[in-house]
Amino acid sequence: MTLPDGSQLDFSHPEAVYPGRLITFEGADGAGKTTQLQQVADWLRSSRILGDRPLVVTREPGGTALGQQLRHLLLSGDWAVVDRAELLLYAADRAQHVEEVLRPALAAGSLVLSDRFVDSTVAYQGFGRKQDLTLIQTLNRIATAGLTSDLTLWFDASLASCLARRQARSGPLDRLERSAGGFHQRVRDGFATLAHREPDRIRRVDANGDAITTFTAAQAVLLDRLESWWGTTCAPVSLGQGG
Ligand code: Z5A
Repeated sequence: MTLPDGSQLDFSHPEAVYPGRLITFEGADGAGKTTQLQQVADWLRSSRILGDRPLVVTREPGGTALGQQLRHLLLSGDWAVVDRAELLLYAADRAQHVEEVLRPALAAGSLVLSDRFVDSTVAYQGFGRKQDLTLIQTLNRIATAGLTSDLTLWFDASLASCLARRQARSGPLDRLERSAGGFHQRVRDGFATLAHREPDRIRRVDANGDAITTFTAAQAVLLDRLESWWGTTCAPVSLGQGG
């Protein structure tokens, strides 16, 4: 970005190459990504596949103390939130999350699993709310200072499956979950577009089946990626009975 005096404002950290890795879990509400993230974390801990490498589990919005307040502002539905305010609140949550949690963890060599990251903003605020995608890209760059995920698992289930799972879950629907069906279709289209553009970073995982089938598919992608990063090998584990 060029300032009025001609100098450049650079929000990226080009020097930052971390020993850790960031894996993000993405998908429409009800696709089952949170369930999968918990299963992946349990598997990584119980298998000891990471050795002494720390495992950090976090989320957006709400991965920091400030973020928890922002999450409440965003999702409680206690007040109207206009689209631009929504976009800026997600960006504020992300800026805090990146500096307070993600960068320190990655610098310490951790494997970080984050329930949602920048791709959610493109899918929800860009495609879902139809806000300017170039503006979103700029805001994401400001909020992350150039940090990107090393791998994103996009859990993709049909709108009907997502709706059924949202309805089966106890508790009221949050503000975004109450949006009309067209919104959810556009969000799915957003994730599909991103995955098409960045096939190496974003891997689609079919999430229409039961949780064990979905986990097995995600695990295959993860084993392959862990091997390429750290040469780690570990036999897949079954999450069947007693798993
Ligand atoms: N948002 C945004 O708009 N922009 C942004 O930049 C960011 C976020 C970062 C909160 O996110 C909201 O913020 C979200 C996007 C928006 N919009 N909404 N609403 P969140 O991730 O905290 O909330 P969520 O998307 O609603 O996630 P969730 O509630 O955790 O849903 P999920 O992770 O996809 O599903 P789940 O909790 O794992 O499972 C849902 C239910 O289905 C539960 O009862 C499970 O037991 C069940 N389940 C899970 N897997 C299966 C399978 N395979 N079969 C059957 N049933 C299953």
